[in-house]
Amino acid sequence: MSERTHHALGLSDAQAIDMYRLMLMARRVDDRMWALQRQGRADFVLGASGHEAVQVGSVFALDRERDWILPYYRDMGVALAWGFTPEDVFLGVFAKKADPMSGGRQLPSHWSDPDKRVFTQSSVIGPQFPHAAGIAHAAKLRGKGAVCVVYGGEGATSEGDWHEAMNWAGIHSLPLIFVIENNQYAISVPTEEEVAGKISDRAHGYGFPGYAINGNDPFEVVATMQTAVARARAGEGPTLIEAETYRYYAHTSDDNDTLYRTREEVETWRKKDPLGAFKLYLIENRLLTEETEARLDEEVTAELADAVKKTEASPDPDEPTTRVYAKPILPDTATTEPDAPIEGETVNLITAINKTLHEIFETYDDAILFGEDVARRKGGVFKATESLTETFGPERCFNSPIAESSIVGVAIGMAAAGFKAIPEIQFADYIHPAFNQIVSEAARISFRSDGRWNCQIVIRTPYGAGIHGALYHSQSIESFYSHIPGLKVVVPSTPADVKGLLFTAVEDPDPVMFLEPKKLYRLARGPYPPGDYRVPLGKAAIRHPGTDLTIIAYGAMAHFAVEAAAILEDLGISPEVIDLRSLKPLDWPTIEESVKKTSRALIVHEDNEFVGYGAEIAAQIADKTFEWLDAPVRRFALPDVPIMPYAGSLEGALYPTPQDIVEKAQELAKY
Ligand SMILES: Cc1ncc(C[n+]2csc(CCOP(=O)(O)OP(=O)(O)O)c2C)c(N)n1
Repeated sequence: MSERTHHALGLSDAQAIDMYRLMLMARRVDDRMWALQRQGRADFVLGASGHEAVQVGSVFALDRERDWILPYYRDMGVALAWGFTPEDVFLGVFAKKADPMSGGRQLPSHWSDPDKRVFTQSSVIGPQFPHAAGIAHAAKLRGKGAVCVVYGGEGATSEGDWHEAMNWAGIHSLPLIFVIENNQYAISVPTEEEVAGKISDRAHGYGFPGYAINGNDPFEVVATMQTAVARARAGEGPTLIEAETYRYYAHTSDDNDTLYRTREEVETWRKKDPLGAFKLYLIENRLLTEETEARLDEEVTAELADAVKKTEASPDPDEPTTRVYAKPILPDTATTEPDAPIEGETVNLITAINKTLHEIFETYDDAILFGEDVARRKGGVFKATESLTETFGPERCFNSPIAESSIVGVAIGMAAAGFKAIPEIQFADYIHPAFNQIVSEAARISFRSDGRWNCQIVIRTPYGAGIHGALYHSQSIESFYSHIPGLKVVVPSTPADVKGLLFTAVEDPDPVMFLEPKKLYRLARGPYPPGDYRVPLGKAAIRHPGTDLTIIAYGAMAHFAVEAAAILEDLGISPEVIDLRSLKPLDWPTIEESVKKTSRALIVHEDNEFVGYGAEIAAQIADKTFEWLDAPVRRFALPDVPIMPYAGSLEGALYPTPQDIVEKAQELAKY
């Protein structure tokens, strides 16, 4: 223990004793969990023992009524100090229906509670840091002095997400504190094999202070946290705290730590046990007597015994498929008629996007947009966001660093804090660094938190080829994301659908991928509906009614299919063109009704054919309308070429045209 006293830190005697009680509780919960696992009563547990001082101490510098925390899986002490009960913990250990973190859907110790401002955590290391930056960014905008604290191990500081979040926090001077619990090992890998230099020094590179402290001294932790909290509340920005400590148990109940560390090493660290040192301090300062210590121990033990008894007997979860979405969408009726004619000023697709974003910003004060080059001066590389910054201010439309994972991760955090986040990825080809944030984080938040959190973000991105953009400006990404439960995926092909779908997407409580067919940005023109206008998600549009065959397309190909339909009519063939608009959820009833009428189906997309989106539709048609078919279901899509080549002659040979669609449709009609 350092020379500090609890009084010097502003802590009362009662608070000092409570701090000890919580540290003791964390240790005893840990021991009990591990015992239960060894008895075969729990499947898997994680250990916090050894980390109690940094975990409990850090909370004593925070305001539990307004601050946010993102504890990682080892943070039993943080969780208990923040107000989670042993009963909450054991409901997770036994994976029970009443588990408040995830309803038994996640591993134990994956903390979450919207009412306590504890954002849902998963097993991954790294993605929580951009979430925390998003929450801190939201807190800064709200201006009420709330601070966000994000925890992680030293191993997590090698992740790109950590660096991206540090950068974001530095750029925006966020009220964010990074607490890194350096317990010397990332599973079996010692710190020197993970990190060159000191972790705390890295903060300086991002423009804010970093401290290396003794994480086993609760008062050093409180003192450093108090400095960081004061700085954050004063609007001065983030702080990194690297707290040196050690874990006593193996990494998890699945790990054998004798393979990578010696008994002597563990014993050396046990001599620096934070609990022992703190107890001594309390005894020396006459705050703890033998009787109070015994009473505390008895109370904690009884509370745990009671919690285990209650939770082990509570019901198991029984709903494995619910709460995938905050708002599930099932198409109620098929769209059998072409959409009603739309009135309005004629604009192109990109103008429609820009106008809709302005309307959304006017309608919702909490709508916020960021991405690369989106702000003033440029207004986006395609001008989609032009003049948003000038009209609504740099807080609501601002440039992000070129770091896609954090663009999405920050949006997730902002959504957690109540904003309607509309991040832009400059080209769909650059979205892959954010794949994990979209697929394993945003998409799973509702399900993994048993519906207690949702993720209201709309990721806008231009996709597709036909613009002479080659690799990194031509990719189609829709099948990756349509595959994922928890995401919604829409593709507008008309200015009216841009408005209707973008409004609906922004109002939807789930993460929506808004894929903009950039080939149509200036090519597709049509009326822009004034006033309130919404297009529901999960509803296709019949663009051209017909009786001889069904052409199913979306994006640029829907536009081309309509052009092809006019030519086919002149050739005596009557095609019905369905523009899906929504890839997930899919409007199956509209497809079914059409195919039952025409008995022939051609699916057109500009993504590769192999395991492309058309494969799913073809399978469903074959499965559900087999008796009505007069011809095989055909797909017209790209061959397996890794990139859209730059040369006009090569791209021209690959990229489907209306005339190509006419030829494929003729073949199918003749079959
Ligand atoms: C992105 C990612 N890669 C790998 C893993 C597997 N994994 C789980 S914990 C862990 C070590 C983490 O070490 P550290 O961040 O130091 O935290 P500690 O467990 O030591 O507290 C690893 C590699 C993971 N969870 N996430």
